Amino acid sequence: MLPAIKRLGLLALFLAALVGTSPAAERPNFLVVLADDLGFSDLGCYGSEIDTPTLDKLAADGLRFSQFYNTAKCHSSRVSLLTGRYCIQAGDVKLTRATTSAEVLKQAGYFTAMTGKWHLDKQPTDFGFDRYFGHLSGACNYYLGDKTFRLNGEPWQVPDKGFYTTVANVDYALDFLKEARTTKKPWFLYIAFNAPHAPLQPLEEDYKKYLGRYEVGWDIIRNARLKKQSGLGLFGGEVTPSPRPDHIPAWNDLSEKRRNWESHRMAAYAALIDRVDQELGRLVKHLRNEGELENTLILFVSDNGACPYDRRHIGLNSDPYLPTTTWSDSTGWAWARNAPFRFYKQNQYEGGIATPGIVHWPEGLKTEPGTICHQPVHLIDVLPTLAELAGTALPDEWPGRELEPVSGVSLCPILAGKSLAERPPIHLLFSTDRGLRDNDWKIVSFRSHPWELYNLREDRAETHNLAADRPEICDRLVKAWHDMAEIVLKAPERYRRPVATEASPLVHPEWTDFSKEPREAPPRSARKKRKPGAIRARKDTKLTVENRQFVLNCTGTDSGIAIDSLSPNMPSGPYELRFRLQSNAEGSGEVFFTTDSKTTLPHGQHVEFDVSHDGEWHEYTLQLDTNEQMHALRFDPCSGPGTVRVESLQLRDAGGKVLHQWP
Ligand SMILES: [Ca+2]
Repeated sequence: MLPAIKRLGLLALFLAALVGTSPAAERPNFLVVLADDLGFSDLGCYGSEIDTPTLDKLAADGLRFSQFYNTAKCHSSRVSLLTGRYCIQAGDVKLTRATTSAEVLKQAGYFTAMTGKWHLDKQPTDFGFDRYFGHLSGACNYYLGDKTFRLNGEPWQVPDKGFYTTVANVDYALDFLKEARTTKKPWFLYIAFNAPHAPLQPLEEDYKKYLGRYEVGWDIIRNARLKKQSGLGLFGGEVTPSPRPDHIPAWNDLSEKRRNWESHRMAAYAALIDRVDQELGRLVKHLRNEGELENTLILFVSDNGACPYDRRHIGLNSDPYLPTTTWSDSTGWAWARNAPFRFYKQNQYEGGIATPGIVHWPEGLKTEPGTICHQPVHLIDVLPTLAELAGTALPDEWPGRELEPVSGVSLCPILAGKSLAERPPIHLLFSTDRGLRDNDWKIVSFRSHPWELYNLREDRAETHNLAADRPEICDRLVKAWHDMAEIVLKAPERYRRPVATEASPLVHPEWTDFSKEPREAPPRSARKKRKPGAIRARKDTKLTVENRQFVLNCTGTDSGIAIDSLSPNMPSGPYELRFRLQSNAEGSGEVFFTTDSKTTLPHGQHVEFDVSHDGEWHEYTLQLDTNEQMHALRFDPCSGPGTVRVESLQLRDAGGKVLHQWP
């Protein structure tokens, strides 16, 4: 019997021959790059006016996908990209039912490294990465970072000056690659940029380059992108774009103040994206100089579509390149940036789940340079592809985990210029947003609104709902969605409740409110200071206190309460959150918390919990794992409408001592 390594090597040669590489070729290096909240049309090679020459060149020399799907949200896309599984299937942020690509490739003899945003449990060095630099949190200040930065497993202090996340991620990537070469191993590098996620904090030089370019407004920019996409042949045929939705006004109907604010916001987005491309340019040049570009498979994707959540309403009285300025997202520009599609981050419409997808690999790709692949693929396909190219099998067992099967399929046939064989339908789910893609057909539900049905071959932008015309297809796909949610994802029942039967407007309270003028940021001294531990209701929740109980009247959006700052004398975690709760609402419960004042809720860490909405009182105890001192806390006991009563809400330390008690 051959030693394991030798067998893997032979398998690699065999597989290399299958995808057309020279049998003598060494195993490829892998560079996986993930952008954060990048819209489908935000790159030049996908229709944008933003300068992205590096990615455009990789696409021109490589392969582009017109139907590459993510999960529409940050952490779930990271789970799927790393594990080949749907998020819930993999054990969500804890990854208890999965292995990561770093673990699989490390076992196969690869040097593994990551830089950037993690956003999952523990840290990358606990999941197979030999080296890691970046932040564990879901978002951070580009200039000041936050307290979750780590370097190779240890806390890392962000320098006071001269720091910028997008640049630092590539600086450390280059360091790790130098080290990888000393090991003589092939390498796997995963760079997860936080750009262009909010806060919109570009570098001054990048921002000034784009000032003035967006005064034409989102109607003209979106139309220009559509025209460019058509010229690129991006979809292989013409696509009827979705029209501007009712919740976004025509640019010319906006006030001058609003137009001024919005055009500056888009300049900030463009600058953030331009910088990602510049830094990738630095990395690609390095690979070329080292002679590694030819046999490095580069994959570029985004974790979700452009983000519409305009949470701050802070206007234009400060420059976005000042570290204390934290502009939020623009719903109007999110619509333009997701051209030609509908909806946004978190929604399972194409605007939420379609990402640019670029593969560059001169030595291995057998497609003509610049080819555009029109087959639907998904982030779950990345791990099976990398494993096949590395000549290693996907493990069936892993110490301490109960592995679920991988749901993705290897994309090696596509890289070899062929087609994928039949694949199971692609399941789509984030919170109450759902969908299923099965060949040409797709069903989609916006936040548990009634199912809609589209034929994507004829109507990629989802403009003609066929649910009423083709009920038999809709019913079949809905059944398939529920079956997969239960059998493949093993999703708890709360995710699988039937959708509403009555249609109502598709709206969200955190989209830009155009009925109001953009406000300027109040001076820091004038901002309302709440006492440590003070509770406030979230925007659409009515809060009263009766008989030492919180009574929360929830509407189904923004359900719950928040505590913006806890006592500065709190001990460090881990913590326990205990409470008694009675509910006739619906949906799952969530707790979010931050460990520094720079991170804003709901960023930071989150814990999800099952709620019994049966009208009875129940006791709950949640573990909040952190070694840091908690700064802010948000408690969402439901995600649907109804009344929730909470009493004896206690934050305790690990020894059971009560640190805070409410009401
Ligand atoms: Ca994201």
